[in-house]
Amino acid sequence: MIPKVVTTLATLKYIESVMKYLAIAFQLCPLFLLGLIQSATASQPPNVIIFYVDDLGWQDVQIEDIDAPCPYETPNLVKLAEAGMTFTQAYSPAPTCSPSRAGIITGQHPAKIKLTHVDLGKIPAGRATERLVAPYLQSHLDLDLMTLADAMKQNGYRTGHVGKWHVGLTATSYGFDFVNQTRGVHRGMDDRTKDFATANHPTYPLSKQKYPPLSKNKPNGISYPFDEVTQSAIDFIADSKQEPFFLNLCHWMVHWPVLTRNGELLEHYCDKFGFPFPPEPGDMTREGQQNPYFAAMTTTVDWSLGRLVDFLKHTDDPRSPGKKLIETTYLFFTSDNGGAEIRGKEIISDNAPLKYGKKHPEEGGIRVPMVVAGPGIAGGIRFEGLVNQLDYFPTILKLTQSSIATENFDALSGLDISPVLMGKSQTIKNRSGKERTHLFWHFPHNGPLAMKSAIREGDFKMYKRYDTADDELYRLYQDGQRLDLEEQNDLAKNPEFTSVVQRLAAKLDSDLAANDAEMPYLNPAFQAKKKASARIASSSFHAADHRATLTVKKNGPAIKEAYVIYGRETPDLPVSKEQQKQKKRLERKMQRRGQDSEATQDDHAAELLGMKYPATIDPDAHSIRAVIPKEISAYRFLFVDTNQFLHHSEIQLAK
Ligand SMILES: [Ca+2]
Ligand SMILES: [Ca+2]
Repeated sequence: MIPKVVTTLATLKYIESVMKYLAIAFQLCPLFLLGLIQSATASQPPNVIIFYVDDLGWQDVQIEDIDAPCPYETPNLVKLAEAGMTFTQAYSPAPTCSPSRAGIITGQHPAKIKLTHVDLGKIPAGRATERLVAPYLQSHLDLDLMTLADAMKQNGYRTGHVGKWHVGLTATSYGFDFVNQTRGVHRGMDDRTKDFATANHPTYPLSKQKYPPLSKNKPNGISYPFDEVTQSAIDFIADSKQEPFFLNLCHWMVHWPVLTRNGELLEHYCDKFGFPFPPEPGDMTREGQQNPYFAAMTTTVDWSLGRLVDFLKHTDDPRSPGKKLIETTYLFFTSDNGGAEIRGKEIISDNAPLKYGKKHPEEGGIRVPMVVAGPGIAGGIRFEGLVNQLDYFPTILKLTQSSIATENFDALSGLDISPVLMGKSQTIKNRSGKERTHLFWHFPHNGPLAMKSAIREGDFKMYKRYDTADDELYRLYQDGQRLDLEEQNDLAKNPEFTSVVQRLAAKLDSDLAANDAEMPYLNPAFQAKKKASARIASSSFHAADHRATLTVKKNGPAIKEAYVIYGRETPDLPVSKEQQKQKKRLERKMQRRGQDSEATQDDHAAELLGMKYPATIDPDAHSIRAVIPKEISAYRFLFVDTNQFLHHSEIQLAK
């Protein structure tokens, strides 16, 4: 309902403004009329598309391809880079999906909005061998935050989201007029070695038109299976082009599962890498960038980009007569985190020369391909300064001449890079006109090795390791020339670099403090803990007034911070066989629809589940309480004791 109303209002507003122009113009003279219409069309706000790929590594495409040549063919991205600006040192806000997506869509640093990993709504399980435990992440992005969709909508844009969302609830709750979270062609297959799409496939019919790659066997190219993500994005543009539009297009590829429905494309890569076709069943275990399924996924995403760009090239922009949409649309191409290199025994790809991959704040986990093209951006230009997807929000506001309330604008973490895009500046500057010096990341998750914060400044990258409470320092470049991009030579203990470590540590600590970043906690389950942790004495629910209480033992540490988290009776609590069956049926249904399993409930309770609400700490600081809303069926407490241990109570029925 709401989207329709907005559409109509925006259209009316547009017609009204054109009528005003015409009325004034007719009172003047015909020549003036022409001039006014031209200036009116020249100032039409441009469209914006973010083309977001999942887990696409920096070296998984044929732009900025260093060392071993990328064997995955990405001709459409190469063309986009020729038409726009390539950012050679572009970073995602985080090394995993959800925080990067939350960062790009709110323009706020994942540390600041406390959404730093993918484990949304999951109680952090501390292992007996681990000293630290990750902070708890709420089940969805805070509904009160302004999103890029909200901002664009306020400025008269029609907003659309297609594909992966992954920050809780559905994109519908976050300012999008149009939402289709389909997985498209990227769905699980029974047998990836042979279940390929056919010309008459009911869901994935092969295209009649042929596309690259061209080969000796297929000189005219190959067909591609129907992809609902691509089609839905094109349909959204076709339906929205009467107004300015913002499209957030998020592919589920090239994330696990590693597979393709495109038999011809898989055959192409099997031939290229010297595998039999069809491939043998089982894991792909060859080192390097030699997985033909992954190669096919990467080329499929590139094909999707090509379809979108072709559509923009061939479609008139009704708001700017004489122009095609490609001339009036900004396109941001990037990935949500670095490449995934391995899963079980399967070798997916290789981020070399970068260290590690997704789920690590090292270069392999956060350095990503990035190209921006659109009106006023010169083609084939490379920009080597540090850039972050957090910059998209303020940049898009500027490119579209949109405005938002000062308090919302002040909350943004990134910087406007439009002067660089337009060739007006060689550096990215902050609002006081000072050049950007550094970027930082906060990842208090994924076990002792990965649990770090990081800072990149100039040639250096420094890490604050939480498990060992020390620092690492690498010199990626020396005077702009590649030196230790591989991050192999830790300089933190080298006296020559003491001042660098001190300077970067101070900057990083200052950024973490300014963003009120939540740190890892001590793990009460750690078997070698040196301090005492609180112990729960009792936990009860009083049905008469819906009051939940919890007490800890008096002879242990007190409680200094306490929350209540609402849950469902399932899956945390034992359920009947019939309920289990029902749950399985629902899951299957959701799979068929290709939706996020998170997108199961749209009721008000779903907005409350998994979020943290403050609980009241009693004056003795050894007991806490909270009133549980009537519509909530289960809950648990989460609390921090005075020795900095993070605890949670078992989930309990609110009955
Ligand atoms: Ca390479
Ligand atoms: Ca990802």
